[in-house]
Amino acid sequence: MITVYGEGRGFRVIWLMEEMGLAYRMRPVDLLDGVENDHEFLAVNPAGFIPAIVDGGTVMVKSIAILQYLLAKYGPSPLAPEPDDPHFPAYLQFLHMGEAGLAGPVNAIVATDILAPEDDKANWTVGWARSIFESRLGLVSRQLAKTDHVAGARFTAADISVTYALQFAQRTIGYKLGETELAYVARTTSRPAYGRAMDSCPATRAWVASLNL
Ligand SMILES: N[C@@H](CCC(=O)N[C@@H](CS)C(=O)NCC(=O)O)C(=O)O
Repeated sequence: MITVYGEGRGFRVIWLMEEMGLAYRMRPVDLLDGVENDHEFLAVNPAGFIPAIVDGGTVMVKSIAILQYLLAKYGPSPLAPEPDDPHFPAYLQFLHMGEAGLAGPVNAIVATDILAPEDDKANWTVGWARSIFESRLGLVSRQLAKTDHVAGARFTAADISVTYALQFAQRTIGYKLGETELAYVARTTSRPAYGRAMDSCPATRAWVASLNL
């Protein structure tokens, strides 16, 4: 049984496990409440960020690395094209872009918005992070103009990575996606595994409901 610590980007991990039919347990971590007193979680990830997983004697952090680990360890899976598949390069590229080029830069905007002093909220870095997000989003849009999913016709783990990032931008900075991206998110989130993942993530469900998107 794999234990997932924390929702947030842990949602990507839960969604993948639902797609793959893996057994797991969701262990909530309340970042807003502070994790200083959550000794069980800090023993797993002393750096105090989520998500983390414990799989037997294996402990891992970083959502995209965790997706790759689960696919490699419990695959093969159609969610991860093999290296000889022509879609493999696009798969790897968008799997990582979902975090490194999309959700990561949005983190900088959200953190500044919530935590920075009032006179520093509109700083240069916020504009830079937004331009990074938008340039990478442009690559996603170009790809979706050609295929239904980011690595071709088939849904893959790269779509879990990118879908999460697009929703993260919508939910945290109110980013307005274009028609193509909205249709894509509607397509990927209509999967039964996405619905089951939402059922396993009550904090995410409550947060989304409160946003009235
Ligand atoms: N690149 C990391 C980002 C992790 C991350 O930003 N997690 C957020 C919540 S979703 C968090 O724990 N923020 C608090 C912190 O980083 O200390 C990943 O993909 O797992």
